[in-house]
Amino acid sequence: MSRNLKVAAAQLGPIARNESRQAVVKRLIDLMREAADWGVDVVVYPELALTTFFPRWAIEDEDEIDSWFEIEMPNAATQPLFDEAKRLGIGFHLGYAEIAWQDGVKHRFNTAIIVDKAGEIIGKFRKIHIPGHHEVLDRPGQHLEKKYFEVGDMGFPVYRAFDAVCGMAICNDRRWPETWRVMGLQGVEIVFCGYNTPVGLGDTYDLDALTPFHNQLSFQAGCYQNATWAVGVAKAGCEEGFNMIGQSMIVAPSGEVVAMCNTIEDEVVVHNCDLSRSADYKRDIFNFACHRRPEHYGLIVERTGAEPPEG
Ligand code: ING
Repeated sequence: MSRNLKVAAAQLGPIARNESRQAVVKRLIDLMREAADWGVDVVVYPELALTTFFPRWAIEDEDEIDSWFEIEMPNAATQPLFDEAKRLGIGFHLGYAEIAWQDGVKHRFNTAIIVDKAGEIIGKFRKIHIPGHHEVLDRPGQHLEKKYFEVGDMGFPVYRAFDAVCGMAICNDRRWPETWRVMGLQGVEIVFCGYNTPVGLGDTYDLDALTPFHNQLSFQAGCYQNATWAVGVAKAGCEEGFNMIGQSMIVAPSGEVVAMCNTIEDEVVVHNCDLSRSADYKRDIFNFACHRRPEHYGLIVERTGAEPPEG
């Protein structure tokens, strides 16, 4: 019996450094209303969907750094989005920079939430694979996420929402098989993953020219090998002089890309995901209980990454 979840990937074009939260939230609401015309159940927004990708700059002033973060969610700027979603009866996924106080200590995370159709936050995830550098490199573009975000402290949880087992990943997380497998072992049926993926930062040619391919490869492999749907959503375009890929996409448990944006601007693509296709793959080729044999995989040595593997 098919169980459907109609999803929208709500891609964002560039967000200017001086663009207010209110102006961005209006764009998010416009995208949600467009998705509502298609009768969707859930709208998926990008990573850091409320601001420009500020980790491209080295910012030293603590107050200025904090100005890119949300201290509470929802807050005055985002409440209109929560209200509109509730009015439309639509759930959503939102990525943003989070300040969390734990035992009197301030922590900064790259965070995403799932909000149900009643406007309630029913799940949170904090990015675990933080790419880039702590310090400025001698190159035209920077990627200083390690300077601004701590490693997420929530693992890769899955949540029951929209009558589905939902998980989240954020950007670089999608490149690591552990991300997908940890959720796969929990029976995930659909993964929401926002990203801000720059090109032309002065990395090697390989990285730049193959970045769109590696983006698709990460989603298609993760979905197929864990029998799950995924909605990958970009902040795209030339943002403050730096190019970021689009390619927001919806990927089936078969690994097929069933929908993809073809602009680098605000754009909505929609697909009616038959969740029973996830069950089909979990019952057959990726029946972990029947075919997966971790006890036979041999000694797994967790490398610190400090030394290259022998040979
Ligand atoms: N961005 C990038 C990503 O993982 C990156 C970092 C870019 C890695 C290009 C490799 C190549 O998509 C974020 N925000 O993680």
